[in-house]
Amino acid sequence: MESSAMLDQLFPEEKPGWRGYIEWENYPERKEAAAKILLSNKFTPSPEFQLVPLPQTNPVLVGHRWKEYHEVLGLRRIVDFSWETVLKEKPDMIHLLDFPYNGETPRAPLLAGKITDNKYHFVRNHGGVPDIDEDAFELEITGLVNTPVKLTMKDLKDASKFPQITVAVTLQCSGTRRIEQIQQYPGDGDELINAPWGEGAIGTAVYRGVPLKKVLKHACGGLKPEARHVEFVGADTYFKKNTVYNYAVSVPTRKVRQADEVILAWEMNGAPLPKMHGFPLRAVVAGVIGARSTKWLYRINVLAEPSLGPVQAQEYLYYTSQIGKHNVKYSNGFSIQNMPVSSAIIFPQEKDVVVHDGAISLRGWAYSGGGNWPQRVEVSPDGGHVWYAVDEDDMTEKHYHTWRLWTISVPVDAEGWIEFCVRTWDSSCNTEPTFVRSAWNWDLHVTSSCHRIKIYSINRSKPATAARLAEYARRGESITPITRPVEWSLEDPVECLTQRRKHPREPVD
Ligand SMILES: Nc1nc2c(c(=O)[nH]1)N[C@H]1C(S)=C(S)[C@@H](COP(=O)(O)O)O[C@H]1N2
Ligand SMILES: [Mo]
Repeated sequence: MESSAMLDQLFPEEKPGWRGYIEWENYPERKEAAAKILLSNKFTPSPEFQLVPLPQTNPVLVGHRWKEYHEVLGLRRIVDFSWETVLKEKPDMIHLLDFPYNGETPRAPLLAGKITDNKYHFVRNHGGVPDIDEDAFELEITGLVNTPVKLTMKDLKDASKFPQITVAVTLQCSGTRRIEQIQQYPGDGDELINAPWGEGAIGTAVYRGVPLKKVLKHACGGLKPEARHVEFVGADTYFKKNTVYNYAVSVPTRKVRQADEVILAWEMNGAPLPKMHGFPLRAVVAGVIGARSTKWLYRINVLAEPSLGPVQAQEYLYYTSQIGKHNVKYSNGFSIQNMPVSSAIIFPQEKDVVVHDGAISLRGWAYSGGGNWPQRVEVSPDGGHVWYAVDEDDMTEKHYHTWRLWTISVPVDAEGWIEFCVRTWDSSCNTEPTFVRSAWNWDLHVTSSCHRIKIYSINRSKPATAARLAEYARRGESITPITRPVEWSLEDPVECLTQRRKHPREPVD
């Protein structure tokens, strides 16, 4: 066991005013030292939650393993700061995993409006939260640019140097709705699965910043001809298979040419970027999986090919259904970039009992990436045979890079268990696969199949149902939960006998 003074010397903070930032990528020998320590330790296995149900606690899962990774390298303070930041900035989330922190938006704030409150915007972290002073911060732009530069936040915010824009962007984690894949067919037990998301790993904010395109042009004199990908490096520490990294991903230079699609942002919904969302600076990449929108962005590295960082090269890959633990290789998955069209029913919720008068109201979200917008949302009350389209008046307005929230009232005659599902058509006429099975994949990404919920329909417009409900009301009792047996006789004995004699239970001859 190394002493803490020794660990501080091995893995020092890189710069004053940048707490929780250890530079790994520039120091191969430091990575080796960390690997040695990690390899000589045993860690608590990650919790099993695919073959058994998720706990009903909050935090739902406890990240012992990742905390221990930090502890053995003398970085426990990063774990503690991350949780302090959760309590300060995100106290009321569904804390899916306490460390690295993954927080899902509770259902009511998820649909509160087309812009998600910063307090409730989902969070996906692969490591701890760095604590960086704005005044000490600088962004390094390097690699295949004509002039490498370092820019302070003051430089970036100087409107005479770079034009500023605000863009409304929906960020969706590519693991959103992963729980549906898990429940039917478990998948990768590796790092990706730190986030068994439901429908709340999506959120929308208005970001202010500068288009990366303008910064590369005005500050760096443009890109070298062989430039193909722009790598974003975040100040957090990422652990994978006994190696430490700074978070790194990349997007094609082609994407960066769209000025409003790749921005360097410091403001979220009119407020400074919360620490949880990347203060003081993050990339916001519209239309692609959330993973590219690098938080605590301190280095931009222009490359001739995609980033070799594990998050880019070994994760967020899409495999065919015959790929799994028995044969999976990084090279046989394709890299997920643009998000496909997808949607979710948020109210009612799975297994809700809905008492209604012949129509059920539903609400949810619909999103499509790659610059497409949700064009039409359709809801089926019978598992996908009959579809009702949401009225355009009942959808929030279109933006190039955001979701649309929707509401619809669907006629329902049937009683008992029924299955609702939703599908969205986007502006390129794409729609969603019908069943989870149609698009299941080993890393459990991009669950874009029709979202399905089973609800229990109690139709008050039916006389027998109305009478039963009236009886419950008269007794001051509730019909829910439906699993609790009725304590009183289901039928008046005289009435029952009359009916039985009218329709004998056996043939009479
Ligand atoms: N530096 C850094 N940036 C990151 C991540 C991370 O772990 N570290 N997670 C990514 C992933 S997978 C997603 S989905 C989005 C989520 O952004 P949010 O936490 O602001 O909602 O951040 C991305 N940017
Ligand atoms: Mo993500």
